[in-house]
Amino acid sequence: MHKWVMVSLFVIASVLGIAITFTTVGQHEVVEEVEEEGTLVFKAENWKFDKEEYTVELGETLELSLRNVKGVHQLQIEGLDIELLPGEEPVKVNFDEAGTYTIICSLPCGEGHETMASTLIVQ
Ligand SMILES: [Cu+2]
Repeated sequence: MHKWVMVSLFVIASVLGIAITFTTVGQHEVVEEVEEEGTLVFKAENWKFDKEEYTVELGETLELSLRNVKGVHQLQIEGLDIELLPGEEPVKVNFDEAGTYTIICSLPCGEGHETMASTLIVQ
């Protein structure tokens, strides 16, 4: 009788242990990325930017930087003379002219390079 209780407890404990192990492995910690005030981080991957449209306020000053999530890219904002290279110090920009600007990748990065683009709206 006691033996059965012990065996049952052992089995239950094992199943629980395995279950907990798998649950823990499955729960990848999601690190929420909080965008710091006064900064704008463009994230690039193959072959797009993280947003189709970035909006900034007219008159706003922001520190711009580029982060390559996947692949190697450079970012250029046409008409604003801004070029961002990965791993570089953020570039401080005052957006004093309203408009819609095209963001492109300025580094030949592979098959999707030609269509890798986004839009920056200053309003
Ligand atoms: Cu490219």
